[in-house]
Amino acid sequence: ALCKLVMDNEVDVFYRELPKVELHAHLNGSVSFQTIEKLISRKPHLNIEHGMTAIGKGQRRTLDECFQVFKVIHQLVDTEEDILMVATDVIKEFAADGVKYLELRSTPREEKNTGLTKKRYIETVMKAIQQCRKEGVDIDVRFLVAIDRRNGTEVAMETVKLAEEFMLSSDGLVVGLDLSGDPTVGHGRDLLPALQKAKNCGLKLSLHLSEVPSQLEESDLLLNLPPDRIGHGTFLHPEVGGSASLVEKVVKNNIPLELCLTSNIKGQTVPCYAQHHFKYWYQMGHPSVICTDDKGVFCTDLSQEYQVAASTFGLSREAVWKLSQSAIDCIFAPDSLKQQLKQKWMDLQPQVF
Ligand code: 6MZ
Repeated sequence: ALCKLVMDNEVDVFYRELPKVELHAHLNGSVSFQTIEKLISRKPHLNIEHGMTAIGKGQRRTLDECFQVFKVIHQLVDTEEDILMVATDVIKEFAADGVKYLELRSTPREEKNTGLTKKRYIETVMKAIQQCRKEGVDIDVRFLVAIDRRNGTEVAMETVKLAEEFMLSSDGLVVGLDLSGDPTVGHGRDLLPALQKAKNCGLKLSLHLSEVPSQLEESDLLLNLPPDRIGHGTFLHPEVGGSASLVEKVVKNNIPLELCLTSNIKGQTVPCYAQHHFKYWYQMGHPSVICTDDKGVFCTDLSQEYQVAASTFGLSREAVWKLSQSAIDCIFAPDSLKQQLKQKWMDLQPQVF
């Protein structure tokens, strides 16, 4: 009974219309079915089918298999035109789902075959953000440059340099750095100098921490930075093998958690919705932000994630509203934008729930 499966495809209009903040979205994991179809038709010779790029309803994979899926998507997204299309589509889809503020993250890639460089990669995402803004799409977008932990110390340091350049030249669009990638590969210890440098130059840090068990030592080390937000943090608390001292560091520094329910269920790091660590942190009153992670790969969207959280944990509509509103305090963009978003939420708030 503890693991009753909750997953309706029907999303109530309340959740669709709820203004939302999305803080944990990997660009290439967020590519929709429709966009994948367009990419496949651009590259028929790759023989990629849509089933290879998404994990459908009721399906589960190991986390390792999830990372295979990203490799397939990367094959489909390897030119400037692809990135422009993917980023534009993803931004518009989030906007259509009622997301008013989005922090996208992506790992800049160099593709020798197509001449794509890491710099051009980021510039192209910036272009997509600016185009959407020009078209009047109702969403504010910021960008986090991602470090794939697989690539080690040197690449991490280069990525930080690139992120710093863009932070200074992108009109405030690049606000921070993300550490992500297969959690079973590499060690945070080797990336510490790069992360410290990023922090020193004013980039905000969102780090994937304890997405799998047995990362206690790494999490402890990285929490000393401390990061500005935590991705997942699935195994931080003592009930799942974490520790009181890890929790204490998170609480003492008031570090918000980005929580992605369906991602964790489909990647099998959490056995079922009812046992998701959202419960632990939310009950404690700790800043917890509902996010999608990879809406394309995991076949979800932010409205659905809010609805699943509400139905699993018995949240009232008022509580759900407060939850989405309190995410504004966790964004990396400056206070002036926070105030604008808070005003937007006040204007949209229903008289009665
Ligand atoms: C860790 C993840 C992830 O950067 O090419 N990524 N890293 N845990 C996860 N949980 C499922 N989901 C996605 O988007 C794809 C990349 O995002 C990271 C991985 O590094 C993946 O290759 P970009 O836009």
